[in-house]
Amino acid sequence: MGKVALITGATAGFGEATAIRFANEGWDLILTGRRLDRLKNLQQQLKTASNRVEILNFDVRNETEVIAAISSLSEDLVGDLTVLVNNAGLAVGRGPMDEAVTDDWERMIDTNIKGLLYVSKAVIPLLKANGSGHIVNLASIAGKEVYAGGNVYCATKHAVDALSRSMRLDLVNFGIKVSNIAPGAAETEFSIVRFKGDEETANSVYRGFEPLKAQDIADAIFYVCNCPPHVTISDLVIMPTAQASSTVFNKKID
Ligand code: NDP
Ligand code: 8X3
Repeated sequence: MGKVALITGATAGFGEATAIRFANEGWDLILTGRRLDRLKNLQQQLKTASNRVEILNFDVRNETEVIAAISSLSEDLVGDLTVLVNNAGLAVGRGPMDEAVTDDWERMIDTNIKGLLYVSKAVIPLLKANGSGHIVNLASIAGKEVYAGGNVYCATKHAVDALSRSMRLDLVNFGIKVSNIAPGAAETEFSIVRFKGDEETANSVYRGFEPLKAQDIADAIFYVCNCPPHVTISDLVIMPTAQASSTVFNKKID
């Protein structure tokens, strides 16, 4: 069996770094996201004479688009599909519940929970047919703890944590591994998206300490996906050294 990984949200951050890491190790890739120009650029960058890189341009919130995209994959690629990285996700806004924009909640719930479910529902039958596989879900330290102003984002990541545990029960008899990855603060486009393009506020999140980089998470995902067949990393919390909990940081600010 070949090695094919499907990575959602490959146009930025963890997903892009994971695509690069897997491609460098000779894996074939199926990369997804909404920004087609970025997907095409990444495809050009990563495809070589010996590895395949397919791109699928869809919004994980739209189940019809998800099903159509996954159904469009060629049989030979699907036959070698081993890894699904459910990475696409976002936070939108941060503040008290009663002051929130309701549409921000819809975007987080629809992307982080329902999107992950739609993609998983479409891909799991393919892994079952292949007789083994591995699903990696990007949760967060926000799925282990809550913090002020994090309410709905934290709730969606607690849901991802619960879905990882549920999937493990559903899939254990099919030889499919499930890994939950829970990073702390990592500097990607995450805070730019969360603060709706306000770069000053986004940058302030990472001021005074060294946050995780996307490549740190990509390295961890690659490790988790390359353990021996009898070994599963079920749950991995990855923090910056300067972060002790979702709210406690060792910040050096002059
Ligand atoms: P980025 O904003 O850098 O990347 C997010 C990716 O998700 C993009 O590729 C984006 O692609 C994709 N995405 C978002 N919404 C959708 C959608 N509706 N349909 C399809 N794709 C979508 O963030 P990160 O790399 O930091 O985050 C990746 C995951 O890790 C998220 O689930 C996040 O919650 C989680 N996480 C992040 C942490 C951090 O501190 N950065 C810490 C812990 C967890 P496009 O816009 O092109 O669709
Ligand atoms: C992203 C990390 O702490 O900003 O999941 O929620 S945090």
